[in-house]
Amino acid sequence: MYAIQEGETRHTTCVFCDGGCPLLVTKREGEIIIAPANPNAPAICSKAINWKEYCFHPDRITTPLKNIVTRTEPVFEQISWDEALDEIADKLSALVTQYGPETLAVAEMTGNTGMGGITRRFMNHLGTPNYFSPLLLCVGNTAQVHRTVNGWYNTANWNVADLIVYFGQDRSTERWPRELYNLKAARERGAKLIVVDPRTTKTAALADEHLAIRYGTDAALLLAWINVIVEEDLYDHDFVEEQTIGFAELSERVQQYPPERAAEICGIDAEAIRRTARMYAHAQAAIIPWGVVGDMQANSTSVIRAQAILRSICGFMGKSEFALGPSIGAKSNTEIADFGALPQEQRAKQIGMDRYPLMSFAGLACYEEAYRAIGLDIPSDIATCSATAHPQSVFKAMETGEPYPVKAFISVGNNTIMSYADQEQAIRGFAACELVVVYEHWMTPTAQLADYVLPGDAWTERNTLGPGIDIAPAATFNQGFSEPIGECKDWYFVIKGLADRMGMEDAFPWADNYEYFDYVLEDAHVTYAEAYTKPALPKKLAAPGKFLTPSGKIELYSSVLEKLGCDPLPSYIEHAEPDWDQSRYPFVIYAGTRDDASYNTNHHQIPSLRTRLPEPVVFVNPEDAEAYKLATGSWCRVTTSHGSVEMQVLADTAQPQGTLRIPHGWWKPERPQGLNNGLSGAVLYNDGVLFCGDDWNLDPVQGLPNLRGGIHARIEAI
Ligand SMILES: Nc1nc2c(c(=O)[nH]1)N[C@H]1C(S)=C(S)[C@@H](COP(=O)(O)OP(=O)(O)OC[C@H]3O[C@@H](n4cnc5c(=O)[nH]c(N)nc54)[C@H](O)[C@@H]3O)O[C@H]1N2
Ligand SMILES: Nc1nc2c(c(=O)[nH]1)N[C@H]1C(S)=C(S)[C@@H](COP(=O)(O)OP(=O)(O)OC[C@H]3O[C@@H](n4cnc5c(=O)[nH]c(N)nc54)[C@H](O)[C@@H]3O)O[C@H]1N2
Ligand code: SF4
Ligand SMILES: [Mo]
Repeated sequence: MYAIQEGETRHTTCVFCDGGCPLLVTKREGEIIIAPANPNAPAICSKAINWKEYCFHPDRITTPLKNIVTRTEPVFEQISWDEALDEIADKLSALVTQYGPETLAVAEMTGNTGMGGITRRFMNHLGTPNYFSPLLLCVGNTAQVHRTVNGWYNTANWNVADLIVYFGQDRSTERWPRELYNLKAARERGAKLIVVDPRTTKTAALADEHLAIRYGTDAALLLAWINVIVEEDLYDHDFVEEQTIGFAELSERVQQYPPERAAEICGIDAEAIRRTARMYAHAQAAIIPWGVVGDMQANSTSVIRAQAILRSICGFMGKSEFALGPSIGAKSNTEIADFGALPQEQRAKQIGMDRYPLMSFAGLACYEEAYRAIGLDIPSDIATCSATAHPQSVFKAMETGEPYPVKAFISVGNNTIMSYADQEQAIRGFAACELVVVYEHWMTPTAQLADYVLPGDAWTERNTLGPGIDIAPAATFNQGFSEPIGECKDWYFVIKGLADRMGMEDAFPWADNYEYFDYVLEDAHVTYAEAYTKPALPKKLAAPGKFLTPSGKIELYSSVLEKLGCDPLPSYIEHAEPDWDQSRYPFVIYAGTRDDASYNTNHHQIPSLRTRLPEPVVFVNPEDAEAYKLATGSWCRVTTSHGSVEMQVLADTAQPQGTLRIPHGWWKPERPQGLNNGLSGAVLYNDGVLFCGDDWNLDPVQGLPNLRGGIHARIEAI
């Protein structure tokens, strides 16, 4: 039913990564051709071009699998869907009876399943609050923090921008090409570019101003920019007066960050800080597009808040930057999730809420009144991270039983153990669980720790109604064009199968995803069959122009953070590594710069991609490489006080001296599986091994780990 017919054209969105390139698919003379939907911005990359190698790969999981031996040395056997769902439902029900529903935790990447809201719906009806998503490290964190300032996630309008400020983003035809085209178009129109990045990347080399900042010090730079803008009276007085609260407190706070102090912290010339602050304030329509660097720093809440504050005090909100607020029409993921079904006493059990309330149910509750005032019952779960458990604390609970036993874990389109800090702890947590279910394409390191692995369909093999997060003010449709291989199924099939078997059939009355899509579209008064041939169905903004904060204004001084016992203003805190011995760990790590030929932990098994980058590579400054006798192509070990990884050396002039660049997400699918065999190399190569989840390496407000840099390391040949 999904196979495209000769002469037909379908629209879809690639989700091999989260770049979201819109595509048109046609079949001509028996060949399926995928092409960018917009010929003027031909965004597509080799991951999508090689889709057949991915979808028809012999290693793809095509039937449900059950581990019939041990967690450490698993042996997987094929079972039927009915057997798998029956057994999972039975085991989960028994654990819920023994420990309470909160014993189930779930990690999910909705972008990878094309479906948002239904997993939360299942959890809310079951009674567990322990959900989290890797999006916490990518946009989800930003969304919660933006909300403290302007009530919603902030979006930049590239079409009007005359100045772009990038914090680390390095775009290319292989890494988020869609944004590369936005950048090119803006540059051709004459827009200026400031790049804040320790490395001289290709994007940095294009910039009008490149600030080669010291790792993890972006908050200090931003506070100094605000200092200059306030001191030199460059802010938008009318906007600040009419639309914001807390300017006096903010002005006082930034007194602590004169450019000279930031210059010392950031390793940037004070005059360059002044010059770039003026450039920003004098622009007509500046944008600071979202970038992931701010989401994964030890001062991330302050970085994200300070960026939002800058946009506001310079009057760019409503001009080149927008906080659109929730939209109505087709049901949002928040409505689908049916949060009202989860009793207050179960919400109160959310793991990590006591220490990190902003992203938990306690944070969400702070917006209830603002939402009621616009006629909505429940504040939006903007990016699937507004009411979440704290990942590191969940792993700890799985391992130790504290604060209570978490004995069941479901991982949905997410390579969970490799996607946070302290991979070892996550592994120990998984090993201690009584039930682990993984919904996947491959036998990933996470899947290797499962009791049941369930085969998921791919974006090429399914029709979806999205988006999986509530940021966008439109319902979006994507069409499959190839039949699901083997017995691969969509996520609704799995959730419905479990709900039916666990007495929750009333919450999932729709027989299949199409009946369910009709329910989602009910309020838009169309059926899925009527609507899906268009790429998107616009929704209506629930409260255009309103800021859904408790005060109804942009909160430069956050009443929500104050209420939650956190610092209401941004700051820069030096997160010193305990007991750092410079003679043992002389280097500083920068992690995460993305590889062209993979997406996070995925795609390492695709032949055309893997031949381009067969091994994990650490970038070393050429002088350091010479001093340490590390030839390009040789193997080395990089060790932090937390763990060590093996990589191939690449001497790279863009890498600042005294620093090492570590990639994210390496494992080798061809290596032996199972914990006793090192989980196909995950324990040897992944960045999550090097970064700890201890307090000093976490943002104090959100409790999210620094995974970008600042940790000290040594390097030695092996
Ligand atoms: N091919 C490919 N494309 C991808 C991905 C992939 O895995 N493969 N991943 C996608 C995803 S999920 C994301 S989130 C994006 C991420 O892509 P980007 O937004 O580009 O982010 P990063 O890759 O984290 O880092 C980019 C730059 O941040 C710099 N940096 C490191 N530490 C700091 C710091 O403390 N401050 C500042 N200002 N800069 C710093 C690094 O030197 C690097 O040049 O890429 C997406 N695109
Ligand atoms: N240590 C560390 N952790 C990080 C980061 C980092 O730099 N370092 N980066 C963070 C960032 S920016 C992001 S965006 C997240 C990304 O987090 P994820 O989205 O979880 O990233 P992936 O590593 O691609 O893992 C996704 C898994 O889902 C599977 N999958 C893909 N598509 C489908 C599908 O259609 N159906 C099913 N059933 N499965 C599918 C893939 O096979 C893959 O194993 O990770 C975050 N975590
Ligand atoms: S950048 Fe490549 S993998 Fe990512 S969405 Fe676009 S085509 Fe797909
Ligand atoms: Mo990301």
